Amino acid sequence: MLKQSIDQDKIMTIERHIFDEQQSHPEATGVLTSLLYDIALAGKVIASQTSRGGLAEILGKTGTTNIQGEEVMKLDDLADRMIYRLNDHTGRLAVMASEEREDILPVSPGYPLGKYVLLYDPLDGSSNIDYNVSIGTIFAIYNRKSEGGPGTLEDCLQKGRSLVASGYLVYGASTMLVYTSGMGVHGFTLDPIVGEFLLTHPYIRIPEVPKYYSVNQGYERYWSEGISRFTKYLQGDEADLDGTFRKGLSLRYIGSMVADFHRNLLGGGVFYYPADSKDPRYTSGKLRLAYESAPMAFITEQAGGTSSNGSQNILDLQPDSLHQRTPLFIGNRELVEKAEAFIRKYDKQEK
Ligand code: AHM
Ligand code: MG
Repeated sequence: MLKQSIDQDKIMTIERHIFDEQQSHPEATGVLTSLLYDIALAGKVIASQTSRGGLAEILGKTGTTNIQGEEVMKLDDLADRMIYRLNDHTGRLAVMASEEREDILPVSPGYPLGKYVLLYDPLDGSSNIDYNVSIGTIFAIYNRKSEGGPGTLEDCLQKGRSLVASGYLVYGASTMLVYTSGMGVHGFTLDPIVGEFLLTHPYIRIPEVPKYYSVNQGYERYWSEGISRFTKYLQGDEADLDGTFRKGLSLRYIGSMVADFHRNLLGGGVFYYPADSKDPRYTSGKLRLAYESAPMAFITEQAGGTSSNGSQNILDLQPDSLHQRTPLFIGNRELVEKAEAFIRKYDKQEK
């Protein structure tokens, strides 16, 4: 039998970790600590629903009824409502926005307003839900910009550079929460027995030597010349712009950005979802700037990597609308910069 021993003095719960980080900000009021803890709680509930999968009838489609005649909720709908419900009354938020909803989400009537803004993608990788493949939740926290009253659309449309904190939960073989508040990137694993996130990955740094490239290669026919050549370069089949070849990387692509990102953060590599220049659906890429790209970009930068839309740092992009899409290249700095160089050289005339 596996003998498990836990050194009590070394256990770091997520609550304690966030609280300790807060101590280095003498002006901090504790609101951010509580907000991050609210998100961790939502993550636990979503994780428990996710792990029950088909057992709980939650893989059904919205609009169908269960045996009690109650409406069955799709898992992404359930995750969306759960995050809203756990945050709509706390007095910590001025406004929220969800990838699942068209407009901004005001806090519930009758509850106090707070100083933060929360944007979230409740269940990223939702095309994988029915197949028991890893999925995740992404969140982004900003300070409100407006001076009082209910938060506004403008509060939600901020550059990634203004992020106060961001993170994600990945519901995989185990559930993990990874976050940054600008003091490094820290990962916690949910202990399913205790029901608490415990620090397992302090100060995550992207390994200097990359292992993986991650892209949906099935769409290659839609790519520009720059993206095609960059991909061949990653495979070791195309010369760098200085004529040298690199050792080919392994391809890994799950189709859940959170899971793909998480693997590359720990293993080293580059994830990209480029503009599909010949597919009219995704001429600006598929991923959302505010809900997916910017929060992951903040984590990446804090872990020593970088991100780009092909020419500009993701964190410097000003969103014009809530659901704006952007091409995304994210991971090891050397590889993201190489993508930009290939695009500059081969796609210039297409811009
Ligand atoms: P979603 O938010 O509707 O789940 O879409 C985003 C997901 C990402 O997790 C993933 O990187 C991408 O879509 C996969 O798209 P594709 O199937 O086109 O490769
Ligand atoms: Mg998504």
